[in-house]
Amino acid sequence: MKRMSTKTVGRRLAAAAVASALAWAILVSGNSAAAAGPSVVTLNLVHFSKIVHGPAGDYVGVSPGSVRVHVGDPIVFANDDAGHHTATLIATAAREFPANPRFTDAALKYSGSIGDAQWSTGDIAPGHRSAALIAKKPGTYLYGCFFDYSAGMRGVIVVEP
Ligand SMILES: [Cu+2]
Repeated sequence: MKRMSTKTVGRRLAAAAVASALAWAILVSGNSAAAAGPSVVTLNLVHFSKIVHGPAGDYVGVSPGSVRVHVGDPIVFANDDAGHHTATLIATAAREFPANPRFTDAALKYSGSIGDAQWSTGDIAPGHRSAALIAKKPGTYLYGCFFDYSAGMRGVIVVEP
């Protein structure tokens, strides 16, 4: 194998970082174009098993992994997987997925709006969709699945004014 100079490696890493940032930007902006109807986030650990590297950390099982909406917009989570899932706020101001989100059983009940101190889709059975969660307050919200957080089932919702 040909050895690369430190400079070449640095340049390649920089190029990879730019490509990754671009891909993320496209992912995020691509969703905001769909203005009609609720934003739908699909949960499926089999279909979306490939690890995605996002700004908040690695994740799987969620598509799109980041949605950008505006205050007042509804978001629905669709479970087309064989197992149960939730989308539950990670109660932290951190910009990265924590090792332990400290979810409680409250995650299993639908509650709150996006912007509240706590919100969750509740337990979404296979083949079902959550009730809509309404984006209430601008901010960046990290969430995860009560059942599969350790497997990497996580995502981000960005609410704009
Ligand atoms: Cu899950």
